[in-house]
Order: sequence, then C-alpha cells, then structure tokens
Amino acid sequence: MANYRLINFKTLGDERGSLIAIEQGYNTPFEIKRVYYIFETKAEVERGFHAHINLKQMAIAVKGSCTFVLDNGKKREEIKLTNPNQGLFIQGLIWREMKDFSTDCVLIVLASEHYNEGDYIRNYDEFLKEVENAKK
Ligand code: T46
Repeated sequence: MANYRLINFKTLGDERGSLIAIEQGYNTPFEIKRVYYIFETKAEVERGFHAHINLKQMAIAVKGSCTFVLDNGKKREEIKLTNPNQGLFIQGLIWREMKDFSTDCVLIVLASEHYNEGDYIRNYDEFLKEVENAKK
C-alpha cells in the first residue's frame, strides 16, 4: 500500500450548507486515538521536518490551504491541501514538511496513536538510515 495518498470524502449537503463525516474504518483507515489542529500559522512559517516510526495520520485543511512536502528518502512530492473534502493519509517512513499556510488555514490532523516524542525522527540523516534499514 502507498505510504501516502489523498482520500476524497463524500460531502453531504443541502440548502443549509455542507457537512462531512469522518468515520473510523469507513473513510479513515485506522483507529483514531488523537486529534490536533494547527491554526493561526504565521506567514512564511514552515513546520514538520520529521518522520514517524509507527504513526498513521490523516491531515485535512478544513479551512484555507497549506502544502505538504512528502519525502520517502528517494523522491520528494508536494501535495497542496485546499479543500475540506480531501484528507491526506500518511503512514510509514515519510519525511514531512508543511509550508505555504494561508493566514486562515485550519489544519486538522487525526492520529492513530497518543502523542509520543519517541516516535519522531527529527534528523534527516537518521531518517535516511531508517529507510535503508527498513529495506534489509
Ligand atoms: C506531524 C505534523 C503534520 C503535543 O504536545 N501533542 C501533540 O499531539 C502534538 C502534535 C504536538 N505536541 C507538542 C510538541 C511540540 O512541543 O506541540 C509542539 C509542536 O509540535 P511539532 O513541532 O511536532 O509540530 P509540527 O507542526 O512540526 O508537526 C505536527 C505533528 O507533531 C506531527 O506529528 O506529522 O504536525
């Protein structure tokens, strides 16, 4: 399975507006143990610059937009989140950076595990070593 992909959510709407439901096991492929959100990000700020060992996450720009840079140790790809009907699912060894936050951006992230600093790889060279080790 790919280590990251965009998931399209069904928008339920009527004359009052729109509604999207995220349901564990239905449109989110993991058990949700934690939710956090990033907002009021200052202009020009870049965040992330780490990978995770075990964590699975789904990031949704419920308002505004931002760009994820995703790096599997071999190639880097940019994915811009602009719409609350799309979630970016990330699992496995993926280095991530986030940038180009619009001033109104609210980025909600659903996570498969409780917060654990021990799950972070915050050094890029260490990340590359982990990618090589995972191939053995
Ligand atoms: C990720 C990207 C997309 C907590 O105490 N609990 C939490 O659940 C989180 C997520 C963070 N923190 C603390 C740790 C730091 O002192 O909040 C501070 C900021 O976290 P960090 O610098 O890791 O934030 P980002 O935006 O660089 O990364 C976050 C997530 O940490 C990370 O898992 O994949 O968003």
